[in-house]
Amino acid sequence: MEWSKERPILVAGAGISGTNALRLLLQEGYAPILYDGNPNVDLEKVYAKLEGRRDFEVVLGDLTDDVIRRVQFCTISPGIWLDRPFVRQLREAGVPIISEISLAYHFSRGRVAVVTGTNGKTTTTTLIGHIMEAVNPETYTVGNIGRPYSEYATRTTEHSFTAIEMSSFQLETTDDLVPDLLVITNIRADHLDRHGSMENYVALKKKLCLHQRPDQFTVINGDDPWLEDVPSLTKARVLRFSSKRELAEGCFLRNDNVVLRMDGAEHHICRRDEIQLLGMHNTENVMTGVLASYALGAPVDVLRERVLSFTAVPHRMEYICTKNGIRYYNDSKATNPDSVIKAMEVVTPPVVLIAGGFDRHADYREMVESFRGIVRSVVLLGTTAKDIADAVSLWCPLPTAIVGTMEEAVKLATEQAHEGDTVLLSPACASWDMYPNFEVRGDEFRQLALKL
Ligand code: UMA
Repeated sequence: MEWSKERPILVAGAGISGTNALRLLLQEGYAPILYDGNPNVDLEKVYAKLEGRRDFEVVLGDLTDDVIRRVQFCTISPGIWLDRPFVRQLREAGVPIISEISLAYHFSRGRVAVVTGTNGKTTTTTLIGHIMEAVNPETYTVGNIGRPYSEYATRTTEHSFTAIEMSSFQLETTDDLVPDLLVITNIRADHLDRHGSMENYVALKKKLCLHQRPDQFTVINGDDPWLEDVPSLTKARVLRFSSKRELAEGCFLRNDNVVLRMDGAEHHICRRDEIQLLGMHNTENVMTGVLASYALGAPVDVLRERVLSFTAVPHRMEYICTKNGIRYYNDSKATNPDSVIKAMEVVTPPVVLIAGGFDRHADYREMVESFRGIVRSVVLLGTTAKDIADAVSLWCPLPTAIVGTMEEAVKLATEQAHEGDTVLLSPACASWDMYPNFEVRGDEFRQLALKL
């Protein structure tokens, strides 16, 4: 692909990915054109993020043929679906389309680990960053986690280590990145509205292992049937973790102890109850982070010390406060039903659950069945409110109420909760019907709970 400073590069999307991609290109002397389909984008906000720079073209609304003819390639934000008419037009004109991750990767140096999978990506990426920081001060933790890679790419050096959380959206247009280590945490149905089928989704999650070399690593969940074929797909050394069985090599649980068995030696990392994160899924995240960091060169004493000092990430079963004997937890990052099932496994009942949001046509039956004996009542908001209420009445009859705003949801949930209950925001849905992202949703919930 051509990387010319003479021909413009299209930056599609004016969110945090696009704005940071734009800044990176400007810094490096390229000529970006910013494009956003929303004609009402707040450009002042974009300029403010660029230290006031305005020396680039902006196109809002529809993309013109003239722009399509002029650009050498397009770097696309993950939220933009590839079936958009402008994307089709670009492809028909032969304009390459690369992710913001690929753009950043082009400008970055040092070793790179990519963490993907359906659930546990953020916790695992954050833990790998937390462990590796103790080994290498030049450690960066970026990507879908909410910190665009483009913001950090040019700070990296040949000594850096970068842990990148990657979503399936980002993987769609990332073809050139060969990570030194790839983690696939687990596979569950998610984002199928965009990817069309489970097969497409699974293929995206595995694609980065295809070009890995024998001196590189792929860390997989040894209990996940979707990942069984990974060793036949990659030349990298495949390492497994398991919460269900002992492994000849890898990281596993023995009598509630996290054990690392690698290179002919066995190391006790910690007891499960020493981990400051709740739930078996978090123990799995810890095993993943331990195994990945060991493969990346972290000594065993560092692994142990960093695991014990690692605490929850925001919006992921985040404890907010206790008011009048009612505990408030923010799990806004639970954007699919499976994440809510995980929350049910660790939350202290009885629970008044706040759920609902953007509609991705998920199946709520299994989630709703996991409410039995745990949930007292459900307060619903967003596009999926009625669907979830219907699922509750079918599969686990409980009181439900539909409200219009988070403020009403927190107020009603508080009224319904008794002393000793937990009010939990764990939406099972993305936030995009009401918020720009799940962080803003979680922040609003946190503020409302603290204000009570
Ligand atoms: N836009 C268009 N045309 C479209 C759709 C969007 O022009 O058809 C424009 C919007 O008007 C808006 C911009 O694109 O101005 C938004 O871009 P974006 O949706 O890609 O959002 P960013 O702010 O760049 O944030 C993205 C990720 N968002 C999505 O994948 C939807 C963030 O993940 C990520 O943290 C960030 O890049 C940094 O890498 C969020 C997420 O929800 C947290 N991810 C999903 C998940 O975790 O399940 C995948």
